[in-house]
Amino acid sequence: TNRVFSGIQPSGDLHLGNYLGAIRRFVPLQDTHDCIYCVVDMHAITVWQDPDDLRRATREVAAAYVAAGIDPKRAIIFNQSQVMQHAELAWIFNCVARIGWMNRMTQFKDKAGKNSENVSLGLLAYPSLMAADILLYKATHVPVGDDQKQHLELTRDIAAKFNNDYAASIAAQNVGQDDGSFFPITEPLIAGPATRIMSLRDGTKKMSKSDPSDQSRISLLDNADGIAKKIKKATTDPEPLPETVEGLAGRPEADNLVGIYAALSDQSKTQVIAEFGGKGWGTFKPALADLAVSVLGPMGEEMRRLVEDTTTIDAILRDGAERARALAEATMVDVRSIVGFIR
Ligand code: AQP
Repeated sequence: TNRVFSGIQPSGDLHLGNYLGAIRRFVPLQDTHDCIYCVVDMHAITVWQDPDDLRRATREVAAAYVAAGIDPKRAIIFNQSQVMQHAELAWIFNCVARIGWMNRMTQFKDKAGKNSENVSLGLLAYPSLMAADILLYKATHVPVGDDQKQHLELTRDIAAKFNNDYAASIAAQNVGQDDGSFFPITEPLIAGPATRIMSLRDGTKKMSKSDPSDQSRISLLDNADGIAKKIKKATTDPEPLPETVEGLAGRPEADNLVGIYAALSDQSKTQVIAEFGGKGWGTFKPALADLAVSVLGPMGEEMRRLVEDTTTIDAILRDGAERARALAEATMVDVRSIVGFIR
């Protein structure tokens, strides 16, 4: 079976990077895979979250999933903390993974900065919980942005070490696959023109929820006017667009805007350059603004409506959690006996 798992943290304003790198790509996978899309609230609290903000942001991510076209009847949409098996498996993985593996994670180093003695222990263990999210459902494919690549490699390392450390017990309990493994080695799905959307102010920095400048990102809740203004004010070099896609090399801002256009219109960057090569920003930026407004405008409107309808959103999360829990518990029954826990 082919199963997809991915998650988004309810840690602030969802932005175009989250949409193009993740949410937009979740939608077509519903046709080919069993899909589980999580709102990872337990990951979010690895840094401080005001409880009311966390509740609002959790509903906002769920609303974005639905507004983007994920069908909560077909896919499973839920928030992580409703399924306690995530925490249970994460603990076991904390005992499989090595501290050195966690210390090498660039996201930890970036987020901890010079202050690494004084951040939460959860921030260091973050990838171990992420491995639990994925492997609890024995997911085979994980669609994410490029920034998550290193964490997915760690998920593979944890699965392999668990399979290896417990090989004898997996065989004794007769719960392995044909090759003797228990957990699958997950494939990341990182592809297309928008695996890493950059800040609109600085083409060398990732577009991010935590950037203090609101002008650096397009929020999925921005209205049409706001979206168009941010694109028109985006930092660029003064040169016109290159005649070939190779000409985007060394021009991070141009490369970023062309990539955004390509992803929003389901084209390659080559196709976008075929249309706009040699044209100036005065032509390209308004075209990009129109395109972005036509895609994000209706979605933002639907998100705003859904976020207010907490009864509907909470029912979707509760129903999804129930379905997720049944799958998760089936895995944990085996894991507990593999590890040697008596029930
Ligand atoms: N700039 C981006 N370009 C492409 N994909 C991106 N993603 C995030 N930023 C970009 C993808 O969105 C999914 C959800 O991310 P997350 O919420 O789990 O965490 P994150 O990567 O830490 O998101 P942010 O916005 O960058 O938040 P902060 O500022 O808190 O670090 C993932 O699939 C991610 O790859």
